[in-house]
Amino acid sequence: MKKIIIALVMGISAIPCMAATSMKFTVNGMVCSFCAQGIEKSLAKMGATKEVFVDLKKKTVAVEAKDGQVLDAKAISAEIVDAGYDVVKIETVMQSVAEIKAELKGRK
Ligand SMILES: [Cu+2]
Repeated sequence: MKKIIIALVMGISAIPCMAATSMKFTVNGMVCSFCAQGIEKSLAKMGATKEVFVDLKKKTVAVEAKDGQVLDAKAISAEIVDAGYDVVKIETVMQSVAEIKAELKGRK
């Protein structure tokens, strides 16, 4: 008799998800919530953008990339500069915008 072996493939939850990639821009010149909203809107329109977050106090603009997509630091900087602000620092981080938000909140 043939033996039928049924291999159960367990739900493998240990497969690492692709880490979120974001860019953090340090921006001078943002003074009120209208500045923040304007930047959020213009960066949200860009193709590779999944999420945008602006922290006025920390002078930080964080942009998260859609899965598998690459953010264009130059294009994002150009949007911010065109809107009248200064980009003084650009960092790429392996964090989601939610994680960056949490980090900025914790750091006072
Ligand atoms: Cu403003």
